[in-house]
Amino acid sequence: MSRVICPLLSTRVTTAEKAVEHIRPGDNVGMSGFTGAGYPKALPTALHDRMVAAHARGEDFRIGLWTGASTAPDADGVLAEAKGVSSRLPYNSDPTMRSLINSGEVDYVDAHLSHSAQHMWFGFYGNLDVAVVEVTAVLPNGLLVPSSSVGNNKTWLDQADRVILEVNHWQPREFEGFHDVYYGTQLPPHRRPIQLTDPMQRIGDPYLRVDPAKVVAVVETDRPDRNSPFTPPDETSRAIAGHVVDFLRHEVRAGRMPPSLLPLQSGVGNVANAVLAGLDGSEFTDLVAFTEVLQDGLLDLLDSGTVRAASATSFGLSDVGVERFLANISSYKGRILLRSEEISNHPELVRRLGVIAMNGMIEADIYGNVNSTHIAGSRIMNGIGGSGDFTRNAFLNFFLTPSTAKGGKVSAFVPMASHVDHTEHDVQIIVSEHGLADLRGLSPRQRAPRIIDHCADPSFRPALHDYFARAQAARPDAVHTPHLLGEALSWHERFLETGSMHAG
Ligand code: 0RQ
Repeated sequence: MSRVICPLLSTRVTTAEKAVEHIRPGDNVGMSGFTGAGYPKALPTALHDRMVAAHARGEDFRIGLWTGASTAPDADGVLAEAKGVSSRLPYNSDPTMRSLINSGEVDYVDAHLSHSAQHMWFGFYGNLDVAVVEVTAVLPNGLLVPSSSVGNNKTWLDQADRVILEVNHWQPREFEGFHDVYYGTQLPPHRRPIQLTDPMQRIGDPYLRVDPAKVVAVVETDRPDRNSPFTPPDETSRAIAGHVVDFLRHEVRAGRMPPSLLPLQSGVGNVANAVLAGLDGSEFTDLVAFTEVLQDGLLDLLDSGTVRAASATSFGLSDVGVERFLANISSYKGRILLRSEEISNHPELVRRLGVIAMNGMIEADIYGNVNSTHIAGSRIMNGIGGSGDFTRNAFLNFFLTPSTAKGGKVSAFVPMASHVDHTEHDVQIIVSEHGLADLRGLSPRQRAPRIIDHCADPSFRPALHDYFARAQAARPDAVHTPHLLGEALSWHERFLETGSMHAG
């Protein structure tokens, strides 16, 4: 049975092949999708085919691709494969797209996720020609039931000249009521406070709105989200999780937060998932999440009652997680809210609620500057995502990493970070499997030994201490943040040349 029960919009139902004719070379296209959830499943492949055919005729057919965050192989992946993307924002984790970005074929605007919608409203990104948005259903009055992510959908639907809807029957119809889409945003100088004082407060509507006159096509699909599996926590991530949970206990004992903690944000990936698993076995209960992505670890916590409720913008569940969610979907209603990403990640709200932010990183330097995005300064991995939105405005922030990468050859702790996403002013707690460095209230010279001794791998500690000592001795009038500039990035050069940061 069709899920397009709006009489007007049901007249626009068509095939993906027909719908895609509304996308033209050079268009900016705003697609739904956030961490493999809620992205369009049919249009990208149909677009891929048109692009490949155009390229075979010697014509250029590329688009600017805007999304909520990462999507999936059947969205980012197929468009990258067709060499059909000229620019991309605000986040990507697809390997094919990544290599085109790193080879200079795609211009990538790696933006804070809370900024991407407002930068569009301000006109910083240019005109949005087409929105391609997956929804769960179109109601008789034309309102849209969102799907497994909200991301930037409200903005794309509002701002695009033309709209193509994908109505995905795979998404549970029971999603109606799981969303809170805020329509109160004003532009400066007319901004007013966002009246959200509790993570689970509703401040918007359960539906997305669209001007039916802009809807040029509606395509019905029945295809699953990407849902990559999580690997069970290994020894390293369990050790990292253990340090985090112990530290939270310490903060409660010190009277800096209540026994039910403060709202939790947790990044994507296996380490973040392991930290959530670590909380599950602990004494903490009645927690709440104000986060970006709801992954399997958080679902476990909701099931066990450790977390009572969660606000996010997307479901990043594995296949097993989806099955579990669907089997008990009614039990989550009222305990899970999905919001637009400009609200889930809003600096005003993160600061007001006092969020505890926990994110992964690539490397940190001995003074606590953190690189989340670049390998050896130049090659992008994914992007800053929401890590900056949460870190800078959090009550307490953690950066979590194994102490080494590439089988122990690369140190996650280096003399100078080869790229900085989070400055020493923002970074509070760094954690590796070896321990935790609490940097709050410390000067750069106090931070260095703490990071080296608590977090760095023992095989790299002597070289880091040696660098720090020589840097302090080299220029007695410049020891606030001591550096040997000619040597500071030599560890990265060695890695690029030899595959290892170890000397000799
Ligand atoms: O590469 O797979 O080719 O071996 O980087 O590293 O250890 O698998 O870690 O999956 O947790 O990702 C920072 C990338 C960590 C992630 C980052 C190589 C390593 C591997 C991945 P291979 P791991 P994770 C909310 C928050 C920014 C966005 C964010 C991230 C690959 O956490 O993208 O926080 N963060 N968003 O080998 C060379 C090093 C390295 C290194 C790791 N020092 N040197 N290579 N790698 N460290 C979510 C959203 O915003 C959507």
